[in-house]
Amino acid sequence: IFRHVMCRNNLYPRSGVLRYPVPDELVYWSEDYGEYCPPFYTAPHINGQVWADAPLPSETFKPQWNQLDGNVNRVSYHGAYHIKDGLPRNPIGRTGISGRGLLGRWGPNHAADPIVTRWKRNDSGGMVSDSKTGKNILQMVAIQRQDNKLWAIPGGMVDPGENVSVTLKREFTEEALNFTDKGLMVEEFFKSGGVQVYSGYVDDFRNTDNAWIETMALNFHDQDGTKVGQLNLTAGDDAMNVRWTDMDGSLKLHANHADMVKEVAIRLNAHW
Ligand code: RP5
Ligand code: MG
Ligand code: MG
Repeated sequence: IFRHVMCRNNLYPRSGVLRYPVPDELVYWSEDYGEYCPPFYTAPHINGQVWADAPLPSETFKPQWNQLDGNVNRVSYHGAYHIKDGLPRNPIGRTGISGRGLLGRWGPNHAADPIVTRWKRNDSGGMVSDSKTGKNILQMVAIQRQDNKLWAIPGGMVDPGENVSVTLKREFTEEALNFTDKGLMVEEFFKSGGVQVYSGYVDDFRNTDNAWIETMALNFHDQDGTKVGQLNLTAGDDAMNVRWTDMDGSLKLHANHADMVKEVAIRLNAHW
C-alpha cells in the first residue's frame, strides 16, 4: 500500500492551516511518532450543509462506522478502519491535520471517476500510434479543476443513496458537457457498461487524519469513436477547462488519477 503524498507537508487548501510535518517514514500509524500533534481543522462553511455530517463529539449524532448508515455509505474499500477517541482514522496513515477540513463526511467520502476514452485518430480516421512504443494512443476526457488548477478525471462525490453508475454519468455531464443533455447517445454510452479499473483511496489534497476520499473509477471506452468521442466538450460546474488529452506515461494529473488512467492503457494495450 502506498504512502500518500498530496495530503502531507503543505498548507491545507482554502485555509491558513499548515499541516504538521509527516516524513515518509512516519506516515503509517504503526510507526512511532511520539511528538505528532496535528492541528484540528474543519472548514466553517461545511457546518449545516445537507451533504455534511454534524460535528463530533455529539450527544445526538452517532455515526454507524464501517457500515451502511441509513443512506450514507461509511464502508471503506480498505476494510474496517479504526476509531480512535471517537473519530475514524485514515487507513493510509498520518496527514498532519485532524478534523474534516473541506470534506463533508467523517471517515470515507465516496467519489466516482469516469475515465472516458477514444483512440487518437488522424484526419482520415486512422489510428495514431506512438513512434517509440508502436502502440496506438488513447485519449481521455480530462477537466481542469478550479480548486488546484490541475487536470483530472471529471469525477465527483456520490450522493447519499445514489448508485455509483448514476454519479458517473451525472458528473461527466456536469463537468465535461456543462449540464447539456446530449440526448440518448450519452445515456446509452454510459449504460453500455464501464469497466472498473480502480476502487480505493484517493491521494487527494483535502484528506485529513479523520476524513478521506475513496473512489471507484470506471473506464467507458468509445472503440470506434462514433459516440461520445464525437462530442464537443464544454467545461461546467467546478471545471474551468475540458479537453481530449493524449494518454502517456508523462501525464500529470490531480491526486493519484494518473495511476488509475494507466490501468486503462494497460487493459486496452495502448501506448503509455
Ligand atoms: C477526487 O476528487 C476524486 O477522485 C474525484 O475525482 C473528486 C471528487 O471531488 P470533487 O470533484 O467533487 O471536488 O480526488
Ligand atoms: Mg462535480
Ligand atoms: Mg468534480
